[in-house]
Amino acid sequence: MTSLPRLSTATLASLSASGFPSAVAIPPGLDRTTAPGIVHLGIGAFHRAHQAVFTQRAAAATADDRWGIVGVTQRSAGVRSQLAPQDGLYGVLELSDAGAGIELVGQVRDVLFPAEQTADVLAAIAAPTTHIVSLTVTEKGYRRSASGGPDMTDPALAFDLELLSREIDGAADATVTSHSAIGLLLRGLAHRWHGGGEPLTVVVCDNLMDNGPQVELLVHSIVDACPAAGAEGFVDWLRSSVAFPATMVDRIVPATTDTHRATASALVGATDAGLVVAEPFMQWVIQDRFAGTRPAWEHAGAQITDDVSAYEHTKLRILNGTHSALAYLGALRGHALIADAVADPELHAFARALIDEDAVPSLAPSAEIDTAAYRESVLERFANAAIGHTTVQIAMDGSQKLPIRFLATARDRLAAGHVPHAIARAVAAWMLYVRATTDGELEVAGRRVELDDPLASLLGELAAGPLDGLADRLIDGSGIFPAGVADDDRFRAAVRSAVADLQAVTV
Ligand code: CS2
Repeated sequence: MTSLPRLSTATLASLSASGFPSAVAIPPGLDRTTAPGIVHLGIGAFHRAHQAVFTQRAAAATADDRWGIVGVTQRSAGVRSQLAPQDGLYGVLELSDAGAGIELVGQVRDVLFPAEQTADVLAAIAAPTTHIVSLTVTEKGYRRSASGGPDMTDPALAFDLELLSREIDGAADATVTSHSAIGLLLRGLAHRWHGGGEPLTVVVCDNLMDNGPQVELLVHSIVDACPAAGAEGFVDWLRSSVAFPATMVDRIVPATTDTHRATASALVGATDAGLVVAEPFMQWVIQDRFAGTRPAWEHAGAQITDDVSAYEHTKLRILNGTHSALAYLGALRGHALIADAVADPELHAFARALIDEDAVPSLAPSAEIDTAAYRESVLERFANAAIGHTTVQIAMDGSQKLPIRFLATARDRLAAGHVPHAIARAVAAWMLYVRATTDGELEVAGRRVELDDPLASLLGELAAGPLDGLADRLIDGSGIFPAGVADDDRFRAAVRSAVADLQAVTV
């Protein structure tokens, strides 16, 4: 088989000449040399399959080429190595039982790796042509404590506080990189303030409840803890010129595999190191609260509305809560894919019970959302075996996800006088998952699973020891169970009972 060319603007032209499916080509008419209007922190697969797609579709619909994206990686230069040789081009491989399709995205103009390019990142955030800074840095990127405020015991945040002080006081040293995403964002904002302070909107696209406003509070709390002489002026500018709208983002984006890459190469006729994979469904609801101009995302199907909360609560508690529950229960049963877990009759019934008995009753009634229809849509999406979304991928970072996906629901149900037994069982499954992966006893699809969590060391210590004390050790020692849950004996008893029951079932 002749070796395929690598995707790039040069090869794209030749592919088009050789009958490349025009429906998936880069939208015509967009000048990719225009200064980019967006800086995105955390240019992982989800951003490339979600916000970047919305942005390209909106730009094409309005012939507005101001919305190129400067992507900023986090821990590695991997995405820069994938996209730079491809002129930022990559494909989104859309998979479902109906088949496979490719959407080529050319919205990314540059990818920066802060460990080597902090000065460029700060300059990009400060550029007057930049109007949006968006983030997908995962729940752990914000370095929050269980109460939601900044975790000032976090060494990365302590380090970044000193860097921020220098930035605010105009003694910046851009050769030193920040140790956290929130720290880098704040330095970029301070750099913009010093550079003229044009209005800017920070669009948080992570699965946090009330994400934008919560990150705004976090930003102010961190600056308040900052010893900079100029902090007061910086805070005044933040309040007057920077908006943090709430958003709800939704698209299932599994990790890309070699099988995915082979499918995409056959469709495109070129290799694509930056390929991402997604389901057909995508949704973006954004609070109408912008400090300056923005892409016309509504032209790509995004919803711009005054109140996002009903959409956020519904998505985080029904979709993400059930996703995590199926991930832990499914992995404990050896199911490799979410599609396998939701096809398991007992787990399918459990998923419905969690939604109907705990998640939906915890939600405020909303005229905008039909929760029964939403439930069916979510379960149908989970059944999409074609995308190959693994239980282990979703199981990662449980300490960061549980407070949002399980424990907020539990707190509300307990306060209303009800014991959330399904949530308690999902929490118990997480506890047994922590224990089994820490002991090296869990195999899924023939591979030993390790615990992938920022608190893995602490959780592993708490999970060791007698099984009958597991629930109490994790509730008391992990720091993730909030008041109204940790101190509720009804919930504690329900989790203890579920641990014992699940242990008997999965042994
Ligand atoms: C998943 C989410 O990995 C996970 O934790 O639950 O990434 C989920 O696929 C997205 O939130 C769907 O919009």
